[in-house]
Amino acid sequence: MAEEKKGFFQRLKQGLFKTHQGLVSKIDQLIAGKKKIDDDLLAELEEILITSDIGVKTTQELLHNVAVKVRRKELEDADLLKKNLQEQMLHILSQQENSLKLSAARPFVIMVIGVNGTGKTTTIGKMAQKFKAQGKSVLLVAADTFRAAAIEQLEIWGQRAGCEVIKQKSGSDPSAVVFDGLKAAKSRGMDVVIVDTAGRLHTKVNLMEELKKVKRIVEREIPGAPHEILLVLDATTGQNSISQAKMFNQAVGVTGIALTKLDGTAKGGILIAISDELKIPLRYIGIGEKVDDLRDFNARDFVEALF
Ligand SMILES: Nc1nc2c(ncn2[C@@H]2O[C@H](COP(=O)(O)OP(=O)(O)O)[C@@H](O)[C@H]2O)c(=O)[nH]1
Ligand SMILES: [Mg+2]
Repeated sequence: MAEEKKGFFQRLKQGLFKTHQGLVSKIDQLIAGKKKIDDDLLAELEEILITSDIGVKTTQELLHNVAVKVRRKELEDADLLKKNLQEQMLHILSQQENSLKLSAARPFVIMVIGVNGTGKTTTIGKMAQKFKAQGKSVLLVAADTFRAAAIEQLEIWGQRAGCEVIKQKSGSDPSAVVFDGLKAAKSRGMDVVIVDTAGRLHTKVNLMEELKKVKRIVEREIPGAPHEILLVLDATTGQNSISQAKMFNQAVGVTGIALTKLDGTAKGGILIAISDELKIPLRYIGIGEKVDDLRDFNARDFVEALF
């Protein structure tokens, strides 16, 4: 277990290396040999933070807090600046560190939403394997009926995890598939149901209407459900993921976020902006395509791996 944790931390560190270079290495260069924190230094710092996808709003907050400390003479050495930023980032991320816990509800219904290609189906496959490993019975519902390939992809994950996939032929009504899936889950007494959904063009009103309809069916068939509406965001899209989140949240209400593809992107700072701006629980981070590459989000590990 300790070995496994260490392995994941190393991979997280590797995955965040580009973000580390774009953010922490640049801060190191900025403060190297400097003693005083002055306006010039803060202006350069601002640029570094914004270009690492931390976002304008969060950058302003971080710098404001630095400026207040400088004025109060609580932060005088440029050396201490990095430490202060690290602490502030940890604070922001800790606020939303909140892993997904299954309640006593049975079935516990998870609706997974997000733009095409963000990693919904992959994340569902990984989650299914995790729940199975905890001894839960899991049913997957292929409500992304837009492409045949999407259904097949979910079936492959279902086979891997050893759980059944409820599907219909491609092009059928997603709500009808969800209805079937929930009926099967109830009659078989399943512990967890995970619903995959379509994600093409989040700007299209009809996608949001379709998701609302799916949610209504879930609410109607199982009181109290969906217990989780998990939004999958792709770290490589940077600031764009914030607007995606706002749109999905407005349409159906998001209760948790999974941020995928943190491996190999320089845009990892987006997680700080997501945490600060959206105030939605951070459930999982993805750092690769294997099952073990999806982990419960841990703020301290993330910040340590980043710095
Ligand atoms: N590197 C990396 N690739 C990922 C991660 N999560 C998903 N992917 C890949 O992203 C691509 C799209 O994933 P998919 O699950 O099909 O997205 P969907 O359209 O939202 O269902 C696939 O090639 C996945 O293997 C991750 O954390 N890291
Ligand atoms: Mg998919």
